[in-house]
Parts: sequence; C-alpha cells; structure tokens
Amino acid sequence: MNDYTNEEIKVAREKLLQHVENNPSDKSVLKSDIFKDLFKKLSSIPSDQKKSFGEQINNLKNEIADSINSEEEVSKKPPIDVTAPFDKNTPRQSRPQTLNAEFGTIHPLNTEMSKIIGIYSRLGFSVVESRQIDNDYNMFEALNFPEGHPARDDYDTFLTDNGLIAPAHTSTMQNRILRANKFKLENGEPIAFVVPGRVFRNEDLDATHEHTFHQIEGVFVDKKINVGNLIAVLNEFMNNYFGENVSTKIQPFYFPFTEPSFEFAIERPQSLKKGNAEADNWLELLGCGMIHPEVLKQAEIDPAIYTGFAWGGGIERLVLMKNSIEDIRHFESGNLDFLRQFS
Ligand code: FA5
Repeated sequence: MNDYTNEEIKVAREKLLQHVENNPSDKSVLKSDIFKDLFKKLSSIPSDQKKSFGEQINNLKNEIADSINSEEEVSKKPPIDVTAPFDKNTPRQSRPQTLNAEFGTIHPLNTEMSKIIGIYSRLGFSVVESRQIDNDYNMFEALNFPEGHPARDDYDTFLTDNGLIAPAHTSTMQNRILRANKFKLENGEPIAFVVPGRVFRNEDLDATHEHTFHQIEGVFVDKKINVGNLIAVLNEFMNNYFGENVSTKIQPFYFPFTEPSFEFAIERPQSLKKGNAEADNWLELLGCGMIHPEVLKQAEIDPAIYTGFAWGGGIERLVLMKNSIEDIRHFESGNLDFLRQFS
C-alpha cells in the first residue's frame, strides 16, 4: 500500500479511483487534468518537498495504471461456464478439490441400460422414456384398473399433495404410445416401442427389492400377433444380453392390463442359488402378456382387428443376474469399491 502524506494527492487519488471504477478501461485518465495539476503543483513547491511530492505522484500514477490493467485483464477472461462446478477464473489453488477423472466411472446401470436399449433397437423397437411423475389415468384407469380395483394395492407408491403419482411401473406409458402411434397401424406398420424409466414403490427392501428402481417396458401391436411372438422377442433379448442360452421359464400370472398374463423368470447363476427348492433358484425378471382389449379400446384401437403384447422388466435384476451380484442395494449405496469394479 502506498503512503500518501500529501492532502492534495489523497484528494486526487479518490477522484482518480472513482473515475476508474466508472470507466474501467479508460487509459486517458493517466493524462487527465488531475495529473497535469499535480505536476504543475510540483514545479511550484519548495525544493525540499519536491522529492517526496514527486514520488507520491509517481506512485499514484502506477497505482492507477495497475488498476486499469487489472480491469482490462478481467474483460479479456473467457465468460464464466455456468456448468462448471466452480468459477473457472478462480486461481487453481483456491478451487475446491474435485475427484480426478480417473477415479470416476459410468454407473453400471447406465452402461447396462445402453446395452439393453441397443438390443431392442436392433430388434426394431423405437425408444421413448417414461415420466417420473404421472397421473391416475395413466397409472390405473387407462390400464383397466377402475377406481376401487383391488389390484391397485399391488402398486403402492408415492403421491404428491395434489394427487399426482410417482409411477410404480413403466406401463403408465402404454396408453400414450398406443394413442400417438395408432396411425402406423392404419398405414400397415406395427407399433413397436420400448420405454426405459425410473419407477417407485412403497416396498420392504431386501436383496431383490428396492423402493426406486428401473424398468423397461415393451409394447408391440399389429394384426395377428400372439403369445408365441412375445416369447420369441423375450428369448431373443435374453440370449443377446447374456451372450449365451440362458434358462428361462414362463408361468401364468395376473395383471389387469394383459390377458393372458405371465411372469418370466430366469435361472439364477450358480453363485446366487439359494437352496434346493425349485423356487429358490429362479428370479422373476418381468411381467408380460397379451394387451387387454380394454387397454386397446382406451387408446381407440379396435381389438377385433389388432392384437399385441407388452412386457415390463426390472433393469437392476437383469444386471444382478448377469454379474452374479448378491444384493440390489449395492447400486444406490454409493460404495465406490463396488462401482469401480465396472469401470
Ligand atoms: C409390473 O410392473 C408390470 N407393469 C409389468 C407388465 C408390463 C406386465 C406390461 C404386463 C405387461 P411387476 O410388478 O411384476 O409388474 O414388476 C415387473 C418387474 O419389475 C419385476 O419382474 C422385477 O424384475 C421388477 N421389480 C418389481 N418390483 C421391484 C422392486 N421392488 N425392486 C426391484 N425390481 C423390482
């Protein structure tokens, strides 16, 4: 900090700094009348005061020149990147510590989701993402669960104060997809979509149940479609995803929105088998069936002309089975030792 003892220098300094604040890059201030007056004064004061007064004028000139330069530097800096986790213009040593990129990995669920979508795309399915907040119509009504239907209880999830729903399954997208694409049927093309998405359930947690997990829904409608087509698509997917022929089984089940309905299970890998009982060695991967005529009617598609199938499967469970992971809760645990095994 410069030491200005002369009152006139102090007054001049205040005016000059004020000017720089208002005109950050105006270099002409260094030649302004304020400096001219100070130099005039220098020639008229007693010689024993000249040295000190002269030094103070020079110091003031340097100080003002520096403040102009630093303003200029700021204006030369690149604009702030609002997506950066800190202001890129802060000096390196004052930035928050961040993890080196080499310690990060893509989350295994994202990697696997891409592979799963890739397989269905190659089989001819288009992709639409599901919503994370939905309404009663898409969650229940459009899927043939009228008000008071007992099967609504199987999909206990979270509600907002104004009655919106965190969807318990990706089937909430069926009506939207059917409605938006029924023109394809009229043009002689099938409706073929998969719908990845995050779903939510009020659930007791264990090694195969999470409260927030991911599903992928499939919807296919055309003329003359039957259960054989459904099973063929699912087996083709499984063999592609697991890279080998895996043992699967399909057994009757009940969903209000498919008729007939099935559960599709896969044989656990050796390390995840739980006991000798038949039921302990299979894991339910998805629910499926032929789209109920009521669901087609809700989308204004004539069930006397068109039929179709749908399925909805858990992504986490697929990944568990593929990698012999013993507990679904690892995925959201934030345990880096677990996550890094997938890098
Ligand atoms: C359904 O969600 C139906 N919407 C599936 C369906 C779609 C049937 C289209 C017919 C036509 P379900 O509740 O069984 O069905 O769940 C489907 C799959 O999601 C299960 O097989 C399982 O893989 C996964 N899943 C279900 N609950 C959980 C959970 N709490 N944690 C992890 N995965 C789960």
